[in-house]
Amino acid sequence: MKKTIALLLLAALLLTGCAGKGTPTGEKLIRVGFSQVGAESDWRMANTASMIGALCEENGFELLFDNAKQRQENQLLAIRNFIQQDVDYIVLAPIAESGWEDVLHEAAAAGIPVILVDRQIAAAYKDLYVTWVGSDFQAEGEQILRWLEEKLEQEGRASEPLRILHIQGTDGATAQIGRTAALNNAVARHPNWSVAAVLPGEYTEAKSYELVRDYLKEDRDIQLIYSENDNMSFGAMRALDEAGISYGPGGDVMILSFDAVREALRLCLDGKLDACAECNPLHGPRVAALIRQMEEGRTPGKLNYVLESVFTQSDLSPAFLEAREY
Ligand code: GZL
Repeated sequence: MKKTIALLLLAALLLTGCAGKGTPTGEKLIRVGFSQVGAESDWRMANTASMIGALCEENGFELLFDNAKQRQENQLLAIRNFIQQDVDYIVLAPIAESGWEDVLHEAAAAGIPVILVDRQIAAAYKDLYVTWVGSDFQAEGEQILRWLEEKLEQEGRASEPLRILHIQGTDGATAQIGRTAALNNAVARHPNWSVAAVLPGEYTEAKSYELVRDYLKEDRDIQLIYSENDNMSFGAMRALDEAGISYGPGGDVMILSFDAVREALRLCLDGKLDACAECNPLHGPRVAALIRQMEEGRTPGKLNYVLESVFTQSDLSPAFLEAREY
């Protein structure tokens, strides 16, 4: 994993022009405090590499980076520290949608604009940040579930019972809320679909492995795993291997996964995952551009969605994987 991070960081630095060149024309650096959720997944590592790569000195930024280790209290501490240090901008990747009102009021009182990246915060706080960039998580779920519905229809399996093991991301995270809503709406559309269990995998491989391993000891009658990120899919696959249950196209259990990091796409190409919903983590250049807009006195749009796809085996090739940035 450490090697992956280093390679990701190097790639981000090279791709964003931040590889050892001097500061342009000696301009004053824009000081940015970035509170990151943690390092819980390959997606998060790629997101961090992209942010660090874009918000670097060569691009005119001084970045104060904090890894909250998946604890909201650490994010609150980091934001208060950024306020103390009187940064020019605060960038927040909020671990969950609630709990931000007090600290964002403090940032507003200090006159420091807040930019959100990735997940969102509750709509009630919409006046406490300037702009957000990230994914439409419910649309990701709707896209991959539409693919599943078409697949089952084509295979004449549309009316067969479908018991679903739902491995959920961090409770209250926008990604969890959206992806879960898409599944629940799909289950409501199909009387022959049911959610056998919801496992709180917290977006980590280790937690997902433990939960799925223990669940399969009680119930093996599962036809689909709906996993809200790739790392939880990896953990589930380990548990399925140990239980002697096959998965992927033609296997006992279908797996739908979110993020579409390179390792997941490789497994999809190898026929181990049925579909991967893309969740693009490369927000660094997007956040840098939003800050530049604000530096020029322009107010960006409130919500900036990135466009994303669903990948299946027929979309993939070794060259396609090689060309992916993450
Ligand atoms: C989604 C992001 C989620 C990813 C996980 O944008 O918030 O958090 O899907 C990550 O991999 O941990």
